[in-house]
Amino acid sequence: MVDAESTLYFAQGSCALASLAALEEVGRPFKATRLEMGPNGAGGDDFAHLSPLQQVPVLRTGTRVVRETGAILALLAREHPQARLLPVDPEGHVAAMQWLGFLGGTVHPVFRLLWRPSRWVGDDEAAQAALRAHTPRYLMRVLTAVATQLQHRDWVLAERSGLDFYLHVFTRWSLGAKLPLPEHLMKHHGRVAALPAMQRAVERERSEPAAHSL
Ligand SMILES: N[C@@H](CCC(=O)N[C@@H](CS)C(=O)NCC(=O)O)C(=O)O
Repeated sequence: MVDAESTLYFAQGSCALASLAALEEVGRPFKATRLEMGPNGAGGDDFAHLSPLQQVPVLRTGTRVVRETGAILALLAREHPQARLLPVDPEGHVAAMQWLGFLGGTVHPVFRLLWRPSRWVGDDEAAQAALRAHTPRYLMRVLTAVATQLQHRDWVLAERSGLDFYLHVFTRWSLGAKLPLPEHLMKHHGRVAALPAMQRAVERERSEPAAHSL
């Protein structure tokens, strides 16, 4: 059974955009609570009760608290099968798990080196500068590897899925960091940006006022 009430905790410009778009795609009514991002993560101490490392996205329903983009996509895909957010056939399922692991475990962490170098090398400004200077090279290698897999397809999987929303986060960040996106990734970025659910998510991300606490 689908919980009547859902709240997505998000921060502007974060990876929570993928979950916002997925919620829009499945057509489930939800409240979007915008948290401010600070040096210790999103929101304040009270948000740490929901997300120990103060990471967004978090989806709270009447019966659960779900962290991790992959888990949120999986929950929405199961509760709203008509939206075809993730494949259900065995081959498609394995491919989706592979991409979820790759995007969350390999692609996302590289951006952390760019955005939050002090977390890895402390206050040493020269070390931070070195991290900022060297990370884009590896990031380009990662992006090129993704683009190669998109050479002969419009979407990450055989058809549009939640993984396209997830990949969009990283193409968006790459453009924000002024990295030259490989052609097939640039095309993918434009394709996802044109999806009505992504457009509604971007608008929601932009227009939702920040929460006073959490
Ligand atoms: N694997 C997690 C990553 C969550 C994550 O790192 N979220 C970032 C925003 S994109 C965050 O909240 N960072 C706060 C921090 O690391 O302090 C997911 O995909 O949900």
